Amino acid sequence: MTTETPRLLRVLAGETLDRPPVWFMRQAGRSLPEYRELRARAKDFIAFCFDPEMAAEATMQPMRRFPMDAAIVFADILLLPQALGQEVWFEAGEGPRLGALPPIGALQDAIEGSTAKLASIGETLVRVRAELEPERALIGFAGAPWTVATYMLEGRGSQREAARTYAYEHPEELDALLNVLVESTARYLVMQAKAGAQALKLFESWADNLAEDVFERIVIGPHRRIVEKVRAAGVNTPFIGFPRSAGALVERYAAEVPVQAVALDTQASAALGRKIQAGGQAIQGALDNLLLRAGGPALDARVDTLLQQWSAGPYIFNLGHGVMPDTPIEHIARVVERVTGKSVKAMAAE
Ligand code: 1CP
Repeated sequence: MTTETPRLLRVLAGETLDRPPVWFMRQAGRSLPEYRELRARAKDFIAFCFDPEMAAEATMQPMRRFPMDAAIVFADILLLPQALGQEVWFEAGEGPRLGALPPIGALQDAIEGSTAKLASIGETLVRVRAELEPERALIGFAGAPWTVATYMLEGRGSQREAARTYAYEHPEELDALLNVLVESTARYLVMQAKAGAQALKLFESWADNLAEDVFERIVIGPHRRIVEKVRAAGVNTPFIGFPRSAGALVERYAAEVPVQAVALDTQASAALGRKIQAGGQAIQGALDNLLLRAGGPALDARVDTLLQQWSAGPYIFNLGHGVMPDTPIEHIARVVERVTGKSVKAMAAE
């Protein structure tokens, strides 16, 4: 590959670079004043996500402010249940709420039309790709089936106890729901790749507290099937899998899911990351988002440690979870400068 190829894509192809590419989960969002201003102009959060002009603007905001190596399309994992016919809305200051779970037959019937209902996300990707410099990559994403199912089953963000109980008490019903999500997610990601997404990330944000056999059935299996379906559609876009808080099961995930990179959470050990790299996959992560917010000498020291422990293999610098809304912008700038060697002030002056 030439040096014009975005750093993120070189790492996803297995290269080790002189410095890792950097981007942050939730780099767009409430930590930026320009985001809060844009958000205030939207009717509600869902309408914001479905408006390509506004969503493209939100995607680009952090790219103008910081020398990030990748943009992630501004959308949400809960747009898919909405496209499958389950009502979704956001309570101000509280978070997502979902209406009653439609019957499985209705969800199965809705798969066919779901991608068309998400067409505006494709439009956002087209707009961003046209605006973004060629050396910066554009990431598309979806929630992974289990994580999305927890919201569909519980109707809101939760500790997932009801969803996990459902997995034991109604295994066939859960598998049917996961199958609907596997199929609709694969189609959604194919659409995103065709619209300009150069990497695809699966967010399994709630992979914690699962027994090994359950993890195999509801995380590893669905992730594998999504990647296989996307490949069967002729799409070779690299995948980043994020089995957050899966602890000791992350190694098994890496070995069994054919993703090009495994995103690691805050608790990932240096040895785990190196083992995954040695196995031929890239890794991403894993700065504590609370340390990013706290700042100070401990932040600098941890950034240096992460760079030192993982830069000898394919590595994407990122957080272990998304940027907290009240994170000082100077802390984000400082970390990105430390990783890239580029000055954020000079960028603002361009
Ligand atoms: O008021 C607002 O502005 C809403 C806050 C917000 C934002 C900025 C939500 C509601 N979603 C988003 C955007 C978003 N969501 C992105 C955009 C791109 C970027 O990262 O910059 C992405 C990738 C997501 C994905 C997402 N949504 C996840 C997976 C990643 C993660 O953080 O674990 C999850 C779990 C959601 C659900 C969701 N959407 C919004 C909230 C507050 C939540 C979490 C609710 C909960 O805690 O259960």
